[in-house]
Amino acid sequence: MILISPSLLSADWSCFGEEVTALEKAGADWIHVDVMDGHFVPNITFGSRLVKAIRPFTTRPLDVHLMIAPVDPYIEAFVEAGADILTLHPEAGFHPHRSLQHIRKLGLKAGLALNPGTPVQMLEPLLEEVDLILVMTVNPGFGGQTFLDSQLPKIEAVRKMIDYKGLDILLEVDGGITAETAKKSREAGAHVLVSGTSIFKDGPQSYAKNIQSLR
Ligand code: S6P
Ligand code: MG
Repeated sequence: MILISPSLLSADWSCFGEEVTALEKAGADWIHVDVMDGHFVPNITFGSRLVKAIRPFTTRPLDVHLMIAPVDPYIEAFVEAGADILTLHPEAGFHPHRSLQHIRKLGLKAGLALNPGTPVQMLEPLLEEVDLILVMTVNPGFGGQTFLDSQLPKIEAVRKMIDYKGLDILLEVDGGITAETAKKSREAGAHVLVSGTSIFKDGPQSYAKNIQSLR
């Protein structure tokens, strides 16, 4: 099973609602929303108001990637806006264990994202608290970067950890995903693929073809 989560970072920002509708029609499994604060990452995007605005346009899960620090003060706003999955970085607060528990207590799936420089060992004490692990295959902040092959052993290690413990955790990859790197990621053990550049290239008439080529 492969799930495709197109990132709205590469969408046409003048019409997010229409873009979400087009993605759903084209076969997207989830919709990925990249929230950036210009502090945790060197770029600013959108907040919970965007999640609220696109919610009526799709029944697909909204997969929200929070690249913000601190993260705790904003969790409830994203829950109220209609997010389904909230993924945070362990460096974004003093108590990631508590933040993940909080997300779950509010009824959402909780995700943990690992930057290229964040070791896989960071996960171990948090494994019981997560529904999803996101391995970043670029340094977060910008779309259109090149996939870092150096992260493939990390994907493999996370897959082993999940399987060894028999946990029900989704393994997602994000950054530089193309048909070629999708295959490498899948072989390493990921089954949720986030992609911006590869899906949005050539406009809405190509979304279905682009999603299919990643699958
Ligand atoms: C990467 C960004 C990711 C996004 C991105 C992927 O800096 O922060 O979290 O999901 O949009 O885009 P692309 O163009 O690499 O597929
Ligand atoms: Mg992302």
